[in-house]
Amino acid sequence: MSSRGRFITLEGGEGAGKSTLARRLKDALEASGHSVRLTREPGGTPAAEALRSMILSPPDGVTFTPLVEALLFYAARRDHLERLIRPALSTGVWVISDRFSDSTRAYQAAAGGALGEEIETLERLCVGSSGPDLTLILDLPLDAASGRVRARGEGLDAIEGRGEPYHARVREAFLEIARREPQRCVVLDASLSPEALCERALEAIDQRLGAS
Ligand code: T5A
Repeated sequence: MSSRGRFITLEGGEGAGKSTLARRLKDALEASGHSVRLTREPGGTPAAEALRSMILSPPDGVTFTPLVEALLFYAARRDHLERLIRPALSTGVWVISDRFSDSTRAYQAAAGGALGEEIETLERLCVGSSGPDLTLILDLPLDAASGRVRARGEGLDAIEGRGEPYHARVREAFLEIARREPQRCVVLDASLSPEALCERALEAIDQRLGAS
């Protein structure tokens, strides 16, 4: 039987470069002989992608309180874990997820105002011991991040449009998570070029998980 794969999550604010890094890491890890599954949150499975549309592009006039939003993210996360992440890890596949639970801690709790205690109850119920082996937090000043999002030329979704104070709290919350859990989290300077950022990420993977 193959050994369990490794679960890596990428976190950070909007436009920090998570998706770009995820694709580069997949290529590099596959070149080192690993099987890699790239996925994202909210999303990754049909049910979770349906919830993604509901959360990020709600019907006109529909809004969610921070706790309800967190419940929807955790519903999507549970489906993602049951149907994609756990099965992949159990067959030796490495899973890289563009966002996971730290995003709910940063967006819905720290920035949105849902109680941290409520979020940790949901975390125990829906994720339990299936959390990531390693979390790479991409840190980028807000002006650089919003420049990248604007340059993409797409409209803003329900969460991207929440204004600078909200996104400043999100950034600080990710850094606080990294300070609280240094054994799981590594903060990376997301203002580096895509190549240099990927190199730093691979160094962290090698140091923390071995065999990048
Ligand atoms: N959310 C999510 C919650 O509120 N709670 C939760 O629990 C979860 C799971 C997800 C939204 O949901 C929220 C957070 C989000 O608001 P999303 O569309 O997946 O929505 O949003 P993001 O994850 O923020 O995705 P983005 O595409 O906006 O940002 P990325 O993936 O960080 O950035 P990327 O790689 O797409 O790059 C953005 C631009 O920058 C360039 C790229 O070419 C691209 O144009 N770029 C770089 N430029 C210079 N240097 C680099 N190193 C670069 N890397 C990328």
